[in-house]
Formats: sequence, C-alpha cells, structure tokens
Amino acid sequence: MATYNADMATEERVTYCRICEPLCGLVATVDDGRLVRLRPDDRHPLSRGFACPKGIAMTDVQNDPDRVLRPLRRRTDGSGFEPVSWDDALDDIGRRLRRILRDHGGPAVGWYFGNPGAFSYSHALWLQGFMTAVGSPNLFTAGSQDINNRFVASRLLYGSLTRVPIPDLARTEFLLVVGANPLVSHGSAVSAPRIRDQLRAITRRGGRVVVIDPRRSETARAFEHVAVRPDGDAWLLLSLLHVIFAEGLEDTAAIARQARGLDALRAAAAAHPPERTEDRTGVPAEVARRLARDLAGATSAAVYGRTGSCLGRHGTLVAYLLDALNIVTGNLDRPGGAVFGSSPLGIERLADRFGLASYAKRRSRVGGLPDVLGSFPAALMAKEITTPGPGRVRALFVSAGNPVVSVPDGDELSAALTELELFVSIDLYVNDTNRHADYVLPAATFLEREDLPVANLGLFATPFAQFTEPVLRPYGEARQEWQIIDAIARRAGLLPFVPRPLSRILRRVPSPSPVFLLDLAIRLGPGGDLFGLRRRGLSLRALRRRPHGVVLGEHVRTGVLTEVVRHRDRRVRLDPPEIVAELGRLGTNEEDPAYPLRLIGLRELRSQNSWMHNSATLMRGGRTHTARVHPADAAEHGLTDGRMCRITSPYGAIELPVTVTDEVMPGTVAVPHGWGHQGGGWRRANRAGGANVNLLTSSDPADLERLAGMAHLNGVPIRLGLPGLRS
Ligand SMILES: Nc1nc2c(c(=O)[nH]1)N[C@H]1C(S)=C(S)[C@@H](COP(=O)(O)OP(=O)(O)OC[C@H]3O[C@@H](n4cnc5c(=O)[nH]c(N)nc54)[C@H](O)[C@@H]3O)O[C@H]1N2
Ligand SMILES: Nc1nc2c(c(=O)[nH]1)N[C@H]1C(S)=C(S)[C@@H](COP(=O)(O)OP(=O)(O)OC[C@H]3O[C@@H](n4cnc5c(=O)[nH]c(N)nc54)[C@H](O)[C@@H]3O)O[C@H]1N2
Ligand code: SF4
Ligand SMILES: [Mo]
Repeated sequence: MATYNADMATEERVTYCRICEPLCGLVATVDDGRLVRLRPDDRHPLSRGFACPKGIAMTDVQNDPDRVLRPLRRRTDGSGFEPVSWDDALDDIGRRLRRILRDHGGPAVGWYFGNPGAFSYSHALWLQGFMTAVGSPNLFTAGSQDINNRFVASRLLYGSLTRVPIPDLARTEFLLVVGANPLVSHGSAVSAPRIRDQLRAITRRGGRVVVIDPRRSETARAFEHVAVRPDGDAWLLLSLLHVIFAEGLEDTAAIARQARGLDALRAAAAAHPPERTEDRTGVPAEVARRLARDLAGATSAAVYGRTGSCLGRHGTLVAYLLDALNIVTGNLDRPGGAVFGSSPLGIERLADRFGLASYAKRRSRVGGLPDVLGSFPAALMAKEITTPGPGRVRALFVSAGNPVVSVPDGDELSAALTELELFVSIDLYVNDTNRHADYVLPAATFLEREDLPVANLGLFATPFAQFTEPVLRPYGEARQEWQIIDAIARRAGLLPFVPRPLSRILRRVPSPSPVFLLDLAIRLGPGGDLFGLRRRGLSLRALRRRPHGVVLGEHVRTGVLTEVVRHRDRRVRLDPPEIVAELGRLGTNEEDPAYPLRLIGLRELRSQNSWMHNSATLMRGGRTHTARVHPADAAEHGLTDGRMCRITSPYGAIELPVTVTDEVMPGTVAVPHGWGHQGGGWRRANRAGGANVNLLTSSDPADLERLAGMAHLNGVPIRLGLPGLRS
C-alpha cells in the first residue's frame, strides 16, 4: 500500500526482491515514475528488515544508463546495433519466424530460458505457451547447470519430478549442508529469508550445523567444516550410510514404513567403508565415522545439498544419496527433518496434469540425453545449432539468460550463435550472449511487473505467499516478457498455448492476461477460496490486502509422504534401476595425470551469476576476479598472491590473478563464474576484467551427467601454470 510523504510526488511502495530465492521484502521510493532507492521492508513477516547488498543495488540496474530501453536491431554491416520501433522489430521477427517454421518445422526453433526468468510467473508461463504453439522440443534452461539432477532424483525416488525436500530449519537439531554456502547464496532450493539467523538459531538451541565443502566457505567458517575433495560426495555419503548400516544405527521402523528397495542401498553402502573411500573424499575415516554416528543419533536431522552437490559427475546419484540418508535416519517428512512444502496453487498437481513435469519423454537429437521438465541440456545448444540434419536449431530466442558465460564452452556457443538464421534476445542489457543477436528486445525489470513467487511457493521453510503490483511503469519502451512473447507469436501466425494446426482457427481470440490466470490458479488451488466456497481461502484480492505477504502456517506440514509419492504403493523407491546403474559406474572415469588439480566454483556476495557487474555500488572497491589457490599448490607452481596464472583443462585455458589462501583444500582451485565480460553494452562490467571460467568446462555430450544431462562444472580436472606459457 502506498504511503505518501509530504512531497506528494514521492511515494513508497512495498514489493519483494526477485534476484535470489529468499525473496526478501523491499520498499521502493519512487519519485515521478523514477526509482529513487530501495530499502529492506521492516514489515515483511520473514525478512523483517533484511535485504542483502544485491537487493539494494537493484536501484543501479533499474536506473542503469547502459540498460536497453528500446528494441535494438543488428546493423546490416555488422557494426553493432541501431534502435528500431517495436512494430518494425516484431514484424520482421514474425516474418522470419514464419518462414523458418514453414521451411523447417517447429523443432528448428530453440529457446534458452535463463535464471531470472524463473522469478517471473508470467514469463515462464508464456514461454511454455510459445513452445507449445511452435511445437518444438528444443527448450534449454539454466537448470542443466543448476538443479535438474535434484528433480530427476525426486522422480526416481518419489515418482514426482517437482517435489523437492527442504530442511525444516526452524526445528532441526542437526543440519548437514553438502555443497551449499547459504551465508553467501542466501539459500537455494529453499526459500528462507534471514537464513544466517536461522542457522545460528540451530546452534544456539544446542544443535549443530556441519558443512561439507572443499572450501572453508563463509558458512563452513561460521559453523563446523568437513573438507571433502571436489566431486567426492558420492563416496562420502555412501560411507556415512555404510557406518549407519554396519553399526545398526538406521531407523528400521521408518524405513519399513516409508520405503522399499533397501537391499540395493545396503549393498552399495557395504562396498564403501570410510577407510576405503578416504582417497576419493579426503575425509579421514574417523571423521566420517563420527559424522555418521552423530547424524544418526541426533534428535532430528536434515541433510541438505545444493549446487556443490549437483555439478559434479554424479549429480543425480548424489541427490539420491542425500535423501537416502534422510530416509535411513528416519528424518524424511518429520518435524526437524527434510520436509515437503507444498504450493497453495497445487503447482505440482498442475504440472503433472499438463505434462510439464516430464522426464525422459524425449531424447535430444545430439547426444540422446533425456529431457528434464521438457528441456534439454543447455550444453548441447551449440551443437544443436551447428549439426546439420532435420531438427537443427535455426532460430534461437534467449530470454533472461547469458549462456555464453554460464554454460560449458562459451567460445563454441559464441561461434554457433553466428550461424543462426534468426537470433532474438529479451534482456535488460546487451550481454556476452546477445551481442550476437539480430534483435535485443528491452525487458521490464522485476520492479516493473506484478508477481507471485509461483516457482518458490513450495520451497518456503515457513509457508508464505506474497503478491506484488509493479512499483514502476516500465522505463523507456521496455515491455514484460509475456507481452513480447505474445506479440512475436501472433506476428508469426501462432497463438500461445495452442498447437499450430489449431491456431489458424482461433487466431482472433485475445490472450487472457497472466494475472487473470494467476487468480484462477490461486482460487481453484488447494489453498484457494474456491470463489467463496472455502472461507478464508486465498484469492488475488485477499493477497492484495496484505502487501507485506502472508504467512500460511508456522511450519511445513509433515506426514505428507503418501501424498507426495506417486509410485503406486506410495513408498519411496530406494532401488531405481537408473541409480543402481550409476552406482555401478562410480569410479570408472579415467584420471589423466596431466591434470592433477580440481576446479570448483564459488559465489560472491556482491555478484549475481553474470549480471550485476555493472552496478557501481556492488563493484565498489576495485573488485577483481581471482583464482583461489592453496599455498602448497601456489608454491609448487611458482605463483604468488596477485600474480597472473594460467589454468588449463582438457577443454580450454584461461588466465587470471591468483589469491593464495588455505581456505581451499590442497589440490583444489576455486574460481567464480560469470566474469570475463567483453563486447556487451555493460561498460563497467566489461572493464571489470576476469575470465570466463566455463571455457574450462566441456560441452561434449559424453561429459554430461547421464541421468539429468547436468553440466560438469565442479571437480573439473585442471593444471596450473604461469601465464602465456602453453604449460
Ligand atoms: N551472492 C550470490 N547469491 C546467489 C547467487 C550468486 O551468484 N551470488 N546465485 C544464485 C543461484 S542462481 C544459485 S543456484 C544459488 C546457489 O546456492 P549455493 O549452492 O548455496 O551457492 P554456492 O555459493 O555456489 O555454494 C556451493 C558450494 O559448494 C561447494 N562445492 C563445490 N564443489 C563441491 C563438491 O564437489 N562437493 C561439495 N560438497 N561442495 C562443493 C563450493 O565450494 C560452494 O561453497 O545461489 C543463488 N544466490
Ligand atoms: N562454472 C559455473 N557455471 C555456472 C554455475 C556455477 O556454479 N559454476 N552456476 C550455474 C547456475 S546455478 C545458474 S542459475 C546459471 C545462470 O545462468 P544464466 O541464467 O544464463 O545467466 P545470468 O548470469 O543469470 O544472466 C541472466 C541474464 O538475464 C538478464 N535479466 C535480469 N533480470 C531480467 C529480467 O527480469 N528479465 C529479462 N528478460 N532479463 C533479465 C540479465 O541482464 C542477464 O543478461 O549459471 C550457471 N553457470
Ligand atoms: S538475499 Fe536475494 S532476495 Fe534477498 S535482497 Fe539479496 S538478492 Fe534480494
Ligand atoms: Mo542457479
């Protein structure tokens, strides 16, 4: 609700941040249609006056002189972009799209949907509508560099792709964090504002937080740290299970009640005593044994993993093992354990019904990898563009994404993008990817659109919902993605959500507005008011009356496993054949002695993947992109703090300065992704320097994780050397 200052032109408007997953409450000061500042919302029931530097610095992005505010068209002589009218841009895109569809069919059209898109329900919805209308399977998302393995593990364990267990932070006595750094990332695959306070509360009430990470991360430093070798998690988790079974610490009653197929897990664990996995994990057997006993003995415990557990060679297996630990210790679906949130919209049910939660329904043309949630691995995009034959991608749309720096082998992708017949991007900036585009269409920021965090509703550690109106009218000629997608579709003779053959008949039917559909979904959902039939149920109107958001329950409901599990017997499956096969493949990768070190990622408090490096506030203090190298490794390679080094993998090489620090374990080098900008329109970002770490990672289909097509971004084999030397 707007509160008016003495100066009537200046207004404060309540909203929430959509940069990362806690979705902290913000208050925007708006003067005459311009954003003056953002501050944390004291009255948000969960974030209660907290916002991180990125959220506040969104002001810089909103008001950035480098922001794209008019449609841009590539000049015919290739010398950059020129502004065009919306009508000219849409007409030309529509015409070219129509021709490509006519000559080559739907699969010739691809789409890459980047991370910020997941924070806009209307963008995500209209994208689905567009792909349905086009009839193309060639959807790519940031998910294959992020979390698709987690979904696949849920599909195999529970029969439901979209149900992801979250740690019951408010009640747990033991939180085991595997490959996540919530003190910097602010929590992912769990929406928990003020997560630092939530973790502190665990130790304050006598509980423990143990962090398994190759780097003594900010979270590891604040709590207990167990250093693991990059990509050693599968072996470590198997060893924890080994100890639990060998010492009879498992919760037999819970297992019998909830699961079947235990024998396969038992057999796999039996083969991995901690003494035998020490080499792989770097974790002394005694430490693993103690950890297993403590975990099993805790009054309640939650095992939680995030990107560090997803981006190795065995992501799906690791996600399975994380849940297996929860199950075997009796901690799944119970207070203080790993619990299943649910969306008041019943998104899981809707996704099932509309076939959006598909897995392995299709195989990619290149590499034959399975689809996850209807999308193929983004690492394959370049080859899908360059490989001749039916189904070749000739038109590509990229919305809210920068895959040249976020997916493996950016150079290969950059080159492939120039072969497209049509390349259109919808973004706030000219970035490292869309600088190759035919058109860059200006997107509205999250402050310029209404929203409900549809994708995160089932992940709130405290059930919560918040609807926000736009707090600003779009600057310049920016438009919301759904409007742009709708317009492109119509100019190409398509109707969003309607398969092509039908679109000709229904063409004159106007699209419903997303907010109308949202209200329907809310009211008809399991938490909805059913148009008055359910008293105190949700509706858009009810949410609008509570602009700071609504807490929907003190805790996530437990005892819901039989609703979550879709297998016919309602039991968790511990022996899916896909997982058993993965267990058999463990350790079969050949090690190349030419690349003795391992590369891992790193997130920084004042970066957001690749896209906030143009903010003056966030870049203050002359930030630079560096490789974190252990003193022993630095000494061995003649590297000192601040000196340039060359990192070489089997796939590429980059050069950047070294930070010598014992926060990484010996043999491990940590480099943040999202740097090394060049050629885009974000001038400060271009000047920030650094290198694209994903030049070191592989887009070869054989290198992608088999079950979910995950890119291998953590634990990449590398060697160190001095710059300029082809060492
Ligand atoms: N400030 C900031 N916040 C962000 C983002 C950002 O860029 N900046 N990005 C957002 C996004 S898109 C996401 S997906 C989330 C991610 O959220 P998190 O996963 O919590 O974020 P990271 O900081 O990448 O934490 C991953 C941790 O895994 C460790 N790790 C690397 N390899 C391994 C391994 O093999 N095994 C184990 N056990 N650990 C390993 C890393 O050292 C790192 O500490 O963060 C979100 N929040
Ligand atoms: N090596 C390595 N690589 C990684 C990771 C890693 O840990 N290590 N992490 C991976 C992960 S988890 C992720 S999520 C990906 C992210 O990968 P991407 O999603 O491909 O890239 P981002 O850097 O998030 O860039 C997002 C783009 O969206 C634009 N944008 C921001 N807000 C909006 C909006 O509201 N609308 C529109 N239309 N555009 C907007 C920004 O300007 C920017 O150009 O990176 C992945 N890549
Ligand atoms: S933690 Fe994430 S959601 Fe909260 S203010 Fe920062 S960027 Fe925004
Ligand atoms: Mo992500």
